[in-house]
Amino acid sequence: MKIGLLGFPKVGKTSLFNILTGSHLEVEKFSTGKVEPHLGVAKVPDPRLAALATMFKPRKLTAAQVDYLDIQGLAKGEAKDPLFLREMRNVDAIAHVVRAFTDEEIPHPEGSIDPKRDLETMETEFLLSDLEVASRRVEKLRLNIRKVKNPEDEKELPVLTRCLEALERETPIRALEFAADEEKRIRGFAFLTAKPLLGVLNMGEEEAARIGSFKSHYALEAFASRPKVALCAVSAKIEMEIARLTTEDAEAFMQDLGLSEPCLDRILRASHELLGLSVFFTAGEDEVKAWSIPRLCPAQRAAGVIHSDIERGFIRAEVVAYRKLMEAGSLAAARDRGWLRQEGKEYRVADGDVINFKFNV
Ligand SMILES: Nc1nc2c(ncn2[C@@H]2O[C@H](COP(=O)(O)OP(=O)(O)OP(=O)(O)O)[C@@H](O)[C@H]2O)c(=O)[nH]1
Ligand SMILES: [Mg+2]
Repeated sequence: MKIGLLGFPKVGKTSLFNILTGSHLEVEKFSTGKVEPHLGVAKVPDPRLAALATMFKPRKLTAAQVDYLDIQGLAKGEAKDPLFLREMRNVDAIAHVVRAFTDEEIPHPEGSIDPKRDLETMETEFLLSDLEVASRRVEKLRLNIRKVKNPEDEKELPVLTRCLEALERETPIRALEFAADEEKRIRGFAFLTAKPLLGVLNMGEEEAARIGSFKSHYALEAFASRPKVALCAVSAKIEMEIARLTTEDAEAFMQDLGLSEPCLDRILRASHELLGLSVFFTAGEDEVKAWSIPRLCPAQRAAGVIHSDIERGFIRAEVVAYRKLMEAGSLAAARDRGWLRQEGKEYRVADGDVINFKFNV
């Protein structure tokens, strides 16, 4: 899974990227010109992993991963830039980092701090960019169809026309419902408004007390309830300080600020939920590992996330729910109690399933 961090200039994208991925890229108050995109990996924190590790004592413990792409700040009008669009093509979701911190030394291009306005401005940027792509494609398809009747073009035209009409009404494509084959047809265009959107408000230290109530404070309830949109609030500044502290000091510091968990856990969880992801575990003496899969993914496809051979040679899945396993105390005890189930390839994997795949190669 890959998430593109983007936003207007100097909102804290690279600061967040550093915190999420443990990188140490330079962050500057002033622009230093063109910056290459950076790719980094974040580990999804999950307390269940530690509990499984205590039970299985594995040599290796591996968390689920999310890839983040950090790119240069986007000025108004730049969402149409082919270079930008190329970078965004392969991301599964967009995290729009929005400035909510105040800092006299870093001027906001619009002259004031207004997260709602910035979220809407960016959405308009995306709508305009997609509108251009969609209208060009529809025009081309119509022309082609007039010349030669290609059945593929004829199937594509109504789907693209639906997109175009939605965009003209200022409706993002992510708000539309598509059949699986229609979705395949539009995937190649990498429409920006088709991607799930996570708005990440970057709050300053002074604003930290509002992290819990940011939606009402900035009047974002309506925005947050749009389809395939989620919002969360973090403070890059505070997270950077927390990263420097010992665990105990960090906990005390967070308590002082009224924060119940590191904001980054919140970003990662919000993106997991937004993308409709679940986690299943494989557990043994060698390794305990968390795997991200689409929610309610069939068992055979989940096996393919581990290795294509396991998917191809799938026989069955031995499944025990995480909570049942903990209650039993061991895999053997879970088996004795009949909690270890044998499931077929169509079984819908549930979040927290601990699975042992039986396969044939
Ligand atoms: N006061 C304050 N400053 C912040 C906060 N987050 C980031 N900054 C500062 O804002 C400046 C820009 O931060 P970056 O993380 O480089 O922002 P960016 O969005 O990646 O910037 P560009 O890539 O140049 O568009 C740096 O000086 C950061 O230290 C914050 O929460 N509070
Ligand atoms: Mg940056």
